[in-house]
Amino acid sequence: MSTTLLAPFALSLDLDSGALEPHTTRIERRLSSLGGAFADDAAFAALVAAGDPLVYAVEQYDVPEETGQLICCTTVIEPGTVGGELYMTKGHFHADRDTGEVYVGLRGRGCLLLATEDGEHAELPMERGTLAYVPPRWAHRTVNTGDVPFAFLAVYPGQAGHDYGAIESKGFPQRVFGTSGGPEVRT
Ligand code: S6P
Ligand code: ZN
Repeated sequence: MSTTLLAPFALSLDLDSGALEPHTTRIERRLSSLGGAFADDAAFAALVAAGDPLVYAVEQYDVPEETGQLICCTTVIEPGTVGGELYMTKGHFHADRDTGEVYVGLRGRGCLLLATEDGEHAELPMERGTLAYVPPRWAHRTVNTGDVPFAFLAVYPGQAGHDYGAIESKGFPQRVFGTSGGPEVRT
């Protein structure tokens, strides 16, 4: 099967906020969609009951999910904590494990958590101007470690797909908490 011939396009990426215009998809993840991700179930339930805050949003201009295409999207994670644990994304492996990804930090501060199926792990601090490489076979999750929204651009192969199940059942080996001394990664 040959790759779809698309018309070239240019988008407006706001380098200060992460807003992508136009976008064809916007996914908003509220806290209730992150069940099981945070360690403190009671704090999680209380925050969901108190208004179910927005944790992060992803904006994307869709292209076909096929080999040869590159998907470009931005993620903006709000600042906040659940029982002291900093707001984060669900986290995933790519369904096609043989695909990597590039992240570019735009605004705020974050931490990119990475883990392999064998339990290896890595943590990469990110800020505006950081280019982080997610190699194939590494699950990845981002955490907002600052006081303002943390925004980054992601570019990844069209055929990658997302496998959330492994993370939903096993989690990551690391958790990141906000402390008076700053963000603390605990393993
Ligand atoms: C996609 C890429 C990002 C995430 C986004 C939200 O491969 O890694 O665009 O989808 O940061 O995270 P998650 O874990 O909810 O998909
Ligand atoms: Zn990914």
